[in-house]
Amino acid sequence: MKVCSEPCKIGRKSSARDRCACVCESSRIIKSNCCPAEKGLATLKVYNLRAKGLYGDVHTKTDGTVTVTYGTQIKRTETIDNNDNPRWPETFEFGPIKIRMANKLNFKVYDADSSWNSELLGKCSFDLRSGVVRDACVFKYGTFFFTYEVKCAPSLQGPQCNQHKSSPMAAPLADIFSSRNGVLIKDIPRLELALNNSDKFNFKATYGKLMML
Ligand SMILES: [Ca+2]
Ligand SMILES: [Ca+2]
Repeated sequence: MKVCSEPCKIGRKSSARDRCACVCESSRIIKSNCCPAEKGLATLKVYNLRAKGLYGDVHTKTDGTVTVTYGTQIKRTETIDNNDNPRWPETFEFGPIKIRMANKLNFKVYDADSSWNSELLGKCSFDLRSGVVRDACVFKYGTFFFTYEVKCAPSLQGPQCNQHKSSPMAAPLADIFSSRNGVLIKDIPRLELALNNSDKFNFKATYGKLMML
């Protein structure tokens, strides 16, 4: 069986003709050439929502519910009845989003009442940054905790996912090639050696072409 030199940085190995060829499917955040459609693209997941010491009702405990908003998307948890220290089980997937400074991640915690209207217990908002972020907001009564994860689209990086990531050559290639497109004449013997070991690195297709030049 052929051993591929390295895993795909973007996409997956599923080419029917060559098991080591990386292919990617276009989506809202990836174009068919595997480049991200635009800067700032990421996915957002919000989870581990909980609160301590809420005070919503006078005679019974709080009936807590949370809304989570980013951009035009709004998500709402179930109501946890009669509990001043609720843990909401939901994980909210916001899917592809575009990080903009104008957009903030907003949380609003309500006490549900028997009628349809709910009383706002507290709210807070945050600028998103990439990675897993755990934070909290302190309300007049109680504290609200949350976790979110922002993953930059492939080949984007930085806190706002607005920097392009370089894709360095694989180490065994970088050792031989002076540039992405060239090979030094003095390194031809090493190249031949690499070719002979091509089972290990699957160099043959790339090098074969060069050797014919
Ligand atoms: Ca209650
Ligand atoms: Ca209530």
